[in-house]
Amino acid sequence: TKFSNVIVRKPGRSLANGITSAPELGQPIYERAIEEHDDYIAALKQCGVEVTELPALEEYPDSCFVEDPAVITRMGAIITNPGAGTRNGEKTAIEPTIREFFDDEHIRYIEEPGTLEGGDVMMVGDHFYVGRSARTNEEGIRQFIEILEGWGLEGSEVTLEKVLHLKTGVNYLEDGNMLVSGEFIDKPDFADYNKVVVPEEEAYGANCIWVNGTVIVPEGYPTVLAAVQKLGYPTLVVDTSEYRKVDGGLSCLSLRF
Ligand code: CIR
Repeated sequence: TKFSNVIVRKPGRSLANGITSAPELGQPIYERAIEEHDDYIAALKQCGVEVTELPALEEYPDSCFVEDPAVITRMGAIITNPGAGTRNGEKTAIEPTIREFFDDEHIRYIEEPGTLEGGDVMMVGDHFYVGRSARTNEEGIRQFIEILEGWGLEGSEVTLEKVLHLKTGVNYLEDGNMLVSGEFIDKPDFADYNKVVVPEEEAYGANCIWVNGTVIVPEGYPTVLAAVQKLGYPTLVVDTSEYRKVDGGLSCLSLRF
């Protein structure tokens, strides 16, 4: 895998009203979130990708998490149907940008009553693991796998019990290496990978991204950082603490393809 392009969307001031499971962390501070976003873009550029930066959408507080309304594979793009009501319209907002990169032939849709969010999709080569979550339902997964199979790719369902999205707790770093935390540590689905177990107190740090050989790690997770470096990857560290306040992390903030 080699990524050439990345799509990101600036956070708006409404990010403070993003959906969160952790209100005790407080609301994200807009100015800080913008700085962190700029650092994130700079890190991506260091990994040799072209970054397309979309403007903020105040009407969608969670729209900076562009990973959720679309999934991009080497065969084409899938516009999802986000299961979170306040996020559903993001699929329409992302579509024109997807169309700049893909023609009609290479775009598919997840349709009602199917729901799916990209944060539940983890790519491992031509296999896509899809989390069945509060946001992604059985019918959404069925449609998604049917689309993949039409493109000669494949997918399988992973049941989630605790976390928001699949990639909240498990992320693939290429080369057989997988960061696993919590409920994913012992999942039979991932038994054959070289698993790096993330300790509970650093669970948020499981959401790292591999970009062209470099792994971007969130700031403040020293055990995760050391483990990734021990695997031999060059690393870049980016602070995503403002996004963490609304359950967002490194992977959610971009579409990489
Ligand atoms: C949400 O609850 O939808 C946002 N506050 C966070 C989305 C995080 N996205 C992701 O894990 N892919």
